[in-house]
Parts: sequence; C-alpha cells; structure tokens
Amino acid sequence: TAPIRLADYTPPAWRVSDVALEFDLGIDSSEVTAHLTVHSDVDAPLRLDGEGLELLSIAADGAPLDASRWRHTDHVLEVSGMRDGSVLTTRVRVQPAANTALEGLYLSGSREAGFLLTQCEAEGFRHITFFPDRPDVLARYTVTLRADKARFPVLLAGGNPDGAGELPDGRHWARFVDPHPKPSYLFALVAGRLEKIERDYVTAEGRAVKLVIWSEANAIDSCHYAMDALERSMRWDEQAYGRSYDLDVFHVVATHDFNMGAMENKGLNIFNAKYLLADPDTTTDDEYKAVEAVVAHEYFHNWSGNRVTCRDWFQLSLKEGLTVFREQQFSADMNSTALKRIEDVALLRRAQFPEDAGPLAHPVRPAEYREINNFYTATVYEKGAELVRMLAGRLGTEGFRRGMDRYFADNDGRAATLEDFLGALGTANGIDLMPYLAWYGQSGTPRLRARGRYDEGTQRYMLTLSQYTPPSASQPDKHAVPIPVKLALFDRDGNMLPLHLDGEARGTEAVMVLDASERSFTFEQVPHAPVPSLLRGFSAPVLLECDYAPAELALLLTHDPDGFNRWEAGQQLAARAFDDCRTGGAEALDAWSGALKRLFGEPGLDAALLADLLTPPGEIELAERQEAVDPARIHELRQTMQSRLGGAIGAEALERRYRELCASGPLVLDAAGKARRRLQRRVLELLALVSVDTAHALADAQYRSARGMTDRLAALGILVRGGAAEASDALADFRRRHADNPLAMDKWFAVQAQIPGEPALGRVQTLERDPAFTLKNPNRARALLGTFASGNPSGFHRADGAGYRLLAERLATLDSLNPQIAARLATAFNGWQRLEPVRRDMARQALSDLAGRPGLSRNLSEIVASVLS
Ligand code: BAL
Ligand code: ZN
Repeated sequence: TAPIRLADYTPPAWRVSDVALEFDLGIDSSEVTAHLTVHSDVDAPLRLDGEGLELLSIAADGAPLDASRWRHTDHVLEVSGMRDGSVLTTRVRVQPAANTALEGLYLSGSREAGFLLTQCEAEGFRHITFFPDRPDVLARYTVTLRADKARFPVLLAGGNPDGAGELPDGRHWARFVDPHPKPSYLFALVAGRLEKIERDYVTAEGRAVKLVIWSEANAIDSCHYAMDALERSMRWDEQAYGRSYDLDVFHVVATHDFNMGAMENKGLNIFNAKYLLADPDTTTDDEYKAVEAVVAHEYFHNWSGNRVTCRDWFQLSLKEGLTVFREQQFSADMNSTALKRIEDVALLRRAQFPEDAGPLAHPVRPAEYREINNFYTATVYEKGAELVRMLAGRLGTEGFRRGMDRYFADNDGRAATLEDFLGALGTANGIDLMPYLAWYGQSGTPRLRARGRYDEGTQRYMLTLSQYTPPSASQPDKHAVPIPVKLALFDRDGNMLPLHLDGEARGTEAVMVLDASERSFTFEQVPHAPVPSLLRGFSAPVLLECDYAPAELALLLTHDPDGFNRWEAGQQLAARAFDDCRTGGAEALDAWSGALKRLFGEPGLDAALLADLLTPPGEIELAERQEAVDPARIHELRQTMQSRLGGAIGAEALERRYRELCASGPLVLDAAGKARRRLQRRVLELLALVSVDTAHALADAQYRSARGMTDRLAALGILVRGGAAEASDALADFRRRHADNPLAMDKWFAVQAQIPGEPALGRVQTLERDPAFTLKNPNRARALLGTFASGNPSGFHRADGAGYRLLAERLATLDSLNPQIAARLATAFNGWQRLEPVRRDMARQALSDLAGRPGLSRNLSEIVASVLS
C-alpha cells in the first residue's frame, strides 16, 4: 500500500454531527445499527471506512437505498446523492469471538465467563461500523446496548447514562449519551459480568461525579489502589492545570486482553489489567508506580486528547507527548522529582535513543506512515514529552500555565495541530516558539558538543557549544534545533560557583539556549578552572559529548546537590568505566567505584537514590556506544565492572548493609519502604557478583520469607539469572502460589526469559510448551517473547542466530492472530545492522526470510521492511 502523507492532508468532505448507535450484542455475532447525521457543503460522495463488516442493510432518511447509490469495496462504503443534514443508516454484523486482533469489538476471556469490549484507537471503529474513521470528524454519540441480561448483566458505554430497562426473552437495554463531540477513536463499550467499586467525587466547580472501577469478580479487591490514584489525578489536574472532569460518571474497566497499556475512551477508560490491578502479594513497588502513572495518564487525556484532540494521526504527539509530560509532573509531585527524572531519562535512553539511531527512526511528527499503529512509539511518547518539557522550561511555571490555559481555551472541542499548540503557548507569552517545530519534524538524537577554556589571567571561562545531528536516509540534511542547556559550574571542592554572564549575575544555575550550530558563552569572575555541570535535569534530549576527566565526573557524582545530576554524572562515569573494562584501562573504573564506595558509606543518602547510583547503564544503552556490537561481550564486561564495584565496596560491607535493610514486620508501601527494598535488591545483586554462595543463600531465604511481590521477585530474579541451585524450587513454589493470577504468572515467564547468555533460548522453548503459555494473550506473549527479544540482549543475540530464527518464526504465527503485537515484538530486530558481522548476517537472514513470507499484515511488513532498509 502507498504511504499516507502529512503533506496530503485535506479536511473531511463530510462531517457527522450526531451518531446514534444500537448494538445487539452476542459473543459470536453482534449487530450494529448506525444512524449518522451527515453534513457537507461540497458535491462529493460520502466515503465511510469499514473493515471486516458484513453489511446487512443501508438506508438514507429512513428509506432503503437503491443499489445504484452505494458501492462497497474492501475497506470503503461510498454513498452518492446524500444531502446536507441527511441521516444514513447502516446495519452490519461483526464477530467478536473470532476477533483475535483485539481491535474493534472483541471478547476478553473465555466464551463462558468473558466479557465484550472495544478498542478503537487508532482505527478500530471501522471494524465496528461504517464511519469516517479519522480524528477530525467529531460527533455527539448516543449509544443503545441490548443483550441477554444473564450473560451480560453490565452494559456500559462512554457518556452519561440515559435510561435502561427490560426487554422480552430475558434481554435488557441501556442507553448512554455523550454531550461532548468526540472522534470515533474515543468510542467504547463494555458488556458482561463485572464487579465494581465506586467512589463519589466532587469537582472543584462542585459537579458530583461517580467514579466506578470494574473488573472480573476475582480481581475487584485489587482495584482500590487505582481508585485512590484516580482521585489523586483528578485533584492534581484541577490544581496544576485548572482542568476538571466534565461528565456525571467516570468508568474504568480492567481486562487481561489488551494490546496497549490502557485507553482513554471518553468516560469509559479501558485498562490492561497490568496497569490497573494492584495488591501487595502480586504487585511490585515499580508496578504500583506504573499503575498510578497510567491511571493519571489516561485521566489527563480527558483534556489533553479528548476535549482537545488531534487533527490527524501525524499530530499524535500533540496528545501523547503532552500527556506523558503531564503524567511525569504528576508522578514527580506524588513521589520524588529526582527519582522520577532518573526513571524517565533511563527509559528515554533505553527505548527512544536506539529507535532514533536506527532504521525505525522517525520525527516526533512523522511525515508519512503506512500503518499508524506502528507509530505509538517511544519517539512520539517519550521524546514528545521531552519537547514539551523544553517548552515548559522555556516559559517557566507561570508562563507555561498561561500558555496551556490559552491552548485549552482556543482549541476546546477542536481537532488541533502542533502549530496550534506552539501558537497558543507562544501567543500567551509574547514569544515565538515556532523554531521548536524543527524538533518535531526531524528524526535523530542531536549530539551536543561542549568545550570549555579557562583563562586564569582574565578569570574567564569560555564554553563553546555546538550541535550536530547525523543524517538519515529520509533526511540527509539536518538542521540546528534550539537546545536549552541548563548549566552550573563547580569549583574543585564541589561547591557551586556564582555565575556571571554578559555582565549579569545569574545565581548558580543558568539556561543557555544553543539556537545555532555553534555558540560560545563567556562566564566572568570565575576564580579557578571550573568543572561544568551541563544539561542539568536533562534539559534537552540530546547526547552530550564533553571531554571530562574521570575525576571531574566523580566530583559531580559526589557533590552535586541535585539527585538527578548526581546520577547523570555517575552514568557518564560508568560508561567510561565500561570502556576501561574493554580496553584494560583503570582510571575511570577506579574513579567510579571509588566514588560509589564513598557514597555507599555516606549517612543520610536516600536509599532509592543510592540504589540508582549503584546501577550502571544497561546493556542496551552501552551497546549504543559501540561499533560491531557483541552483546555477549557487553554482558560480560558489564558484569565485570559491577564486580569491580562490588569488590571496591567489599563483600562484608555489602552483606552488612543487606542485613540492615532486611525489614521485619508487615509490608509497608510508603516511600521509605520502597526505597529500602530497592536498595536491598541492588546490594544483593552486587553481593552476588563478589560472593555468590552467600548471596544465593540470602536470596533463597529472602524468597521464602518475602512479605510482598517486590522482595519475592527480586530474590527469584537473582536466583534464576544467577543459575543458582535453589532457583528451580523457588520457581516451582512461585508457580504454585500464583497459578491463578495472570499478572503474577507473566512475571514467572519474564524472569526466566531473562536468563543471560546461551541457556535462555532453551528455556524459552521449554516455556512455550507450558500449558500456561499462549500467543493469543498479548501480556503473555510480551512476557516471554518480548522479554527475551528486547530485554535480554545476551540471550537473544546468540552467535548461532537461533534467537533470531525463533523470533521470526513466532512473529509469523503471531501475525496471523494479532498484527499489532507481532509488529511491536518485531522491533527487537532494530539495530541489527550495528551487530558484529556474524550476528549481523544471521539477523539479516532471519529478517529476509520473514519478509519473504506471503500474507504478512501491513503492520508487520512495514516494520520488517523498515528494519531491513
Ligand atoms: N491513546 C493510547 C493509549 C494512551 O497513550 O493512553
Ligand atoms: Zn496516551
């Protein structure tokens, strides 16, 4: 198929003001009647999207349509002779139980006990009924659901309830009206046997809202944490952005069968259970944070996405980047600013930088796509959030709020563009922000080069900043982008120096904007050669190149008062220490391990921060800095550098600290408890590298006495990844304990998919034969195959290519069930061109074989073709 291009955008010829939908729901077959009130002032046929629909009847203004007036091809229904204000009625049949792609209307769970639900973003609505399925067609929805009452006692759709009642033959009905015009991708329904918890909420304006979370009966007790998180999110959005909820009821539903993390359907959010259910016995501390973050993210979409939506899918980051940023602010406020920033920057480097450096690179606003589902990427989400963060930083807290108020006021009820966003932020502040559009249109991570020169005679420090973005196939000439560089200068004792720039005192921290290829900044009254701390808070999503001496990074790691910057200096130093391990050097390795040894003994240092400081960049990030990547060697070297760190701290000190951190008493989920568990895990991991038998004995004891999933899974991971004799008993116990809990069983699969090196493949093959494994469930497929292929470089990238062949085989099978998930898992091949030659050839062969298979979906073939290019 030909690509769809941003440059070709044209407004819809026909608008739809009102949609009345009637569903007669059944598991194998559901009938959908749609009455669309359509409008146009041009003389063009009405074109509606529709896929996999069995058309039963078609009428206009109440009269059956003559066959000469309509044409139904594969994916389009074209109707001629419609008038402005006419009502088109179609009746179609769909097959929910046969829908394994989980797009449109489908069945979650078993035929006997499962429930029906929908997923429409991006283009699922066309699998439900004929409609102009594009985000710039906004309509008012009235939805009537009819179904057997015993099988489907709960009937839900987005909007406010507008009546319900009984029907003959044991059936019943319920109607919902959404007063807010919305695009079709925000439509949702749910029908089945579900339990609920409820809470009353009153908005800042005094509107009473009923919050309702639904799940299958066995999980309803695990919904309370999400309810608390929802209430916190609603309150926060009122306070931070002045945005309140706008319907009488807000439904949230959990499902175990979901392609995405969650979906912000208006008034009826649907969640992958992984991001909604939480209880201490099966949920780790990190997962609790993720539940809070995703609940907030989906809720925040009610304004950034729903009230103001996107004109077209090229603008996806308008809602996603902005909403990720809003969630990041919220999570920082609820937890810790420094730790949240560390987590987000680590994710950006692990997921987005590699994407932006390889054949899948695309701008935050792509110029073209074939399959939009392939563009729900780290670039659109995470890099998009970084761009909003730069804008927010540029405007300051009050200016950004002023700009956001303007954006919401000007675009409420509209389908907007990134130009609308930058325009509103800029206009409200009297600043031209359009230069930032360059960031949205250009792929690749800019390199920021910094060179400092100190002149003792004049006491001046001149910092020269330059930028360079490597060319890519579709963009051979990259442009300079505005890069805000937050900076501080430290003296050799680790004190921050006052900054004097252009004759002005600037405190101890300043932001310089590099808005050209190169610029120099001269600081005055600098008493000694300083150590610059650059890009503080990660003020721009770039790769910093600066010739620090290891001792300078160690100084920042030791003394910077800001936790994030301290971590950042440590990460840069660790990358250099890794190079030392590779080349036989010692300077950075000694500086890194020495500084961390001192911090390990520093009283009062936050335990969670210390855990993060003690963690070097991961294998994927380290591979990004290499040529001819050998993942097995990277794994080995990273283990070596960590054992050097463990050795520097000393086995005795590690064991002593571990025992201090082991808590007695009940599980506490507060910040201190989470921090303690995080450090406890990290200390035990380091101990496992220097005193393996002791560490495995401690892990085994921890596994058996653990009071919650965080400690239990940490111990299990150390045993399983370390190949401990105790691992198989622990795995058997875990399985016995959690056999009935799909989310816990996902962890059981994932932890084994992380076994490093050659044995991983055999384990994955064994686990594929486990009765609990199925490719039909996205979470399960991701837990085993996704973890193996994307989270275990030394296991997946075997030199004999067997990992590549296994993944390619499974992708072909999975593609026939669920193309979205197949395409997502296929991105594990990204970066194969940079592998060492033997692996590179194997990977290319596996990919070429896959590409040559007949009948691949548009989703998978686009990813495979791009990765191969
Ligand atoms: N809109 C798709 C799921 C999400 O980003 O919230
Ligand atoms: Zn989102």
